[in-house]
This record gives sequence, C-alpha cells and structure tokens, in this order.
Amino acid sequence: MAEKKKGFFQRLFGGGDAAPPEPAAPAEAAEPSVASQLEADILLDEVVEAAPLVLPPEQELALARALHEEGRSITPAPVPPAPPEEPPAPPEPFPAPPPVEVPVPPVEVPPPPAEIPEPPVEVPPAPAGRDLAGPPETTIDYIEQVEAAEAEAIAPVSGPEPAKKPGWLQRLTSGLKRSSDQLTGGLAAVFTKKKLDEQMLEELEDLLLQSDFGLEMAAAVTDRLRRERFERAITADEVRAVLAAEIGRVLAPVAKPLVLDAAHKPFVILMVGVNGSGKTTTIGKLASLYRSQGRTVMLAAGDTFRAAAIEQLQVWGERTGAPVVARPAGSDASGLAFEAATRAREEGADILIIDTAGRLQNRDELMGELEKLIRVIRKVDPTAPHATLLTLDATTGQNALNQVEIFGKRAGVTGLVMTKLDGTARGGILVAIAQKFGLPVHFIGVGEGVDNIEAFAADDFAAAIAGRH
Ligand SMILES: Nc1nc2c(ncn2[C@@H]2O[C@H](COP(=O)(O)OP(=O)(O)OP(=O)(O)O)[C@@H](O)[C@H]2O)c(=O)[nH]1
Ligand SMILES: [Mg+2]
Repeated sequence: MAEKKKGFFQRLFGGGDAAPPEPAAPAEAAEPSVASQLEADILLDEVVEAAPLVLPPEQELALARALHEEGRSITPAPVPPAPPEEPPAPPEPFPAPPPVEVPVPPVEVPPPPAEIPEPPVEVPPAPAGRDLAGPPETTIDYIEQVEAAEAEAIAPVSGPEPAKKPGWLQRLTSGLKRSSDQLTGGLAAVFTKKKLDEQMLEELEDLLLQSDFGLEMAAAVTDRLRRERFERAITADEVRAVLAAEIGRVLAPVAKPLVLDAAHKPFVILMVGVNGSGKTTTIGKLASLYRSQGRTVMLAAGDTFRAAAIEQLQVWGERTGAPVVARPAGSDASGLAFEAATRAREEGADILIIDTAGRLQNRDELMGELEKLIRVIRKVDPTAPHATLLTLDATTGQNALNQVEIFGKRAGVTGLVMTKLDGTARGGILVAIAQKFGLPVHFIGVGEGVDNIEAFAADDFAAAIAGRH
C-alpha cells in the first residue's frame, strides 16, 4: 500500500488508512434470531452429512465474476491451470507424502548413493517413527532435523521454538529494513544539534507517531530522554538505543510462541483476517514449519468463495506434504470446516489449519459467518479452535488496531501474526498493537517465501526495527 501523506490526527483517529477491498456479501445477510440460528445449525448438520454443495458451472462463474468485481481477489495464487469445475480434492492418505521437492530415491538402490565416493559419516540414527527422509546424513540439514526431532521427543507439547538458524537474524534485520531505514533517516535529521532541547523532543515524538509506534510509546521515549538527557549531549545512535530498550520492554510480554497442546489431536488452528493480509501464505509457511518438525498437518480450504483461493492452498499442501480438505468454490465454508475437523480427527492428524475467506471487520454478516464456522467446528470438538490467529498486514498502518479489536471480539482471536514486515516502513504498528491489546504475537512474516516466517522475539525485533543490528 502506498504511503500517504495525511494529517497526523487523521491517521491517528481513523479514516487514515484505506482498508483492503471489500469482499462480496454472501446471499444470506440478515441478523438471525436465536431460534432461527438454532434451526440453521440443525439444517447445517444435515447439509454436512449430505453431498457437498456444488453450484452449476454458470452460477459458479457468475459468482466468481461478481466477487472479482468487488475486489475480493487480491493476488491470484501462483497455481497451475486447472479446470474450474474440478471436483473436490479426493481424500489423500494420511500421514502425507514427503514434500515434493525431495527426490524419491530409486527402489532397490542401497545407500549410500553411488555418486558419493566417501564412506558414510557416522551420525545418530533418526528416532523411530520420525519422518526424517531427506538429504544425505552428512548435511547440516539432516543433523538439525535429528536434533530437532530429539528435542521434540523430550518436550512433545512445546510449540515451534524460535529456531535460530544461521542467517535468522540477518533475515529479520533485512526484513525490517524499510521500517528501520525510515526511522534512522528521521533521527539523523532531528538530532543535528549537540544538546537535547524541547524542539528536538517534539520532532522525535512526531517521527515516532509517523512511524506508527503509537502515542504511548512516543511519550515513553521522549519522557525518558527528557528526564535523563535534557540539555546534555546526545547522538542519534544513543536515541536508537533508548528506543530499542523501550520497544523491547513493551513487546516482551506479548512475544509468546504458539504452544501446541498435545492433548488436542488435532490441534485446530483457525486463520482469520482481512482480504490479502497473508492468511493462506502464512498457513503454507506454518505447514512447512510443522512438517519439518515431523508433525502431521492437514489443511482445510475454508475460503470457499474463490476457486483460486482453494487452488492456492492445494499448492501449499503439495509443497509441504499436507493433505488439503476442499470442496468446490461456492460451497458452504462451515460445512467444509466440519468435514475437515472430522477427517483430521479420524485420520489422527496432529494439526488442522483452517483457511478462511478474507473479510473486512466492519462487514457484520461476514463476521457472523465466521462465528457460525466456529460454532460448527465445536460440534466436532467443543474445545476447538485451539488457536485463532489473526494475520495483520504490516503495510496497513492504523487500521490494524481496529482489525484486532473487532476480530478479537467476534472471532475470539488468541494470537497475532504480522505479515509483510519486509515491505513496510510502518512496522511500528506492532508496538502500538502490543501496547493497546496485549495479545500474544506468535509469528512475523518477512517475505513471501516458505521460510520467511519467524517466531516473534521481542528484543531482536526491537533492535532490528530501531536499526541497532
Ligand atoms: N512481502 C511479503 N508478502 C507477503 C507476506 N505474506 C504474504 N505475502 C503476499 O501477500 C499476498 C496475499 O497473501 P495471501 O496469503 O494470499 O493473503 P490472504 O489473506 O490469504 O488473502 P485472501 O485470501 O484474498 O483474503 C501474496 O502475494 C503473498 O505472497 C510477507 O510476509 N511478506
Ligand atoms: Mg487466502
């Protein structure tokens, strides 16, 4: 989203950021009464057991076109061409096959492969039952996999650890470069004089507000500098250090990994958010992460509005070796979620991740559909979903605050994923959100690639965004 020069107060108090395009309203939009809701739920049970709803091709095409005209299609998925009338994906055997990138070794060829002349280096064998098929045993990847699997065997209920591989910090730092560059440039322009005065503090406050850190953070930093350094020599670098410390202080309580409670099988993750915020991409990244930890993952293509959205998830399923439960475009999303929850339970999946259609938080009827979907999942497992993750597009700016508030109330959001931090100068919004809502931030997205997801670590994020790395 292009940066817009707007009045500061306008950006603070709404209307400052254009929200992504609105989704099409579904056919049913009226607020249901309690009785009709109950009736609808009973009806739904019947629908769930019946054959999947398939629209006639011409209706499906008209629906897709109408949705497209309303701007629901943010980014077409990079998918291979497929016939639009494609039937629902056939059930895949579970656990899933290995990722497609891994070449299948030729049958009957004993290891090591003939191409490798050296004798095999001794490494600990993979723990029994772990899915560690992959590269030769001498590679760092293999050793890391073994270590990860062993660690997991000791603590099976822990969530994804912030796996600090080499280059991790590098990726985070370069991901946040646009945000930190904007801040660094601004600080250099403000701190031209030697001694800290009131005007410099005011300019600093403005700069922090423009970078979306929020009023509280801006006040905290300027108050501290006024207290500790007023009329004393100070450099932009020293201001960055204070800023990083204050950001770290605010973010530390919300930097919590997503803990996968092994008592829930499957552990159901529901992904929600506005259009184009990165839900489906994040699901692909998470599927890859969890599969690499040896977990079985099933995906549910709950964005049933668009055929392209279903195909996008299917591509991620193929890439990550996660079976995808899907129905034709136009099907009822709640019915699909019910089927997926049932299948995941029957097939013993460790994790089920449910995609949903993007929706603006102010579209009451669409938020109502989300509530219905949650009610239906609970018919399979009353404790589900075990995590409801809101993906926030970091380029959105102040509107993200409203998204957290409304999705939090309507969908019971349990944690946040902030995406596109690599493409924004407004990453500071995460600090404002943390300060206002205190919701856990589990992951951040710093690129479109499958590995461009990081467990959220407060101090590293603070240092990276303040340009201290
Ligand atoms: N640079 C960058 N791009 C991202 C990131 N996450 C997602 N994207 C891109 O953002 C676009 C939208 O991502 P999707 O995952 O399709 O978003 P969505 O929320 O599923 O969208 P809808 O289903 O249409 O609501 C795609 O082009 C993604 O590649 C990120 O962390 N960084
Ligand atoms: Mg999507």
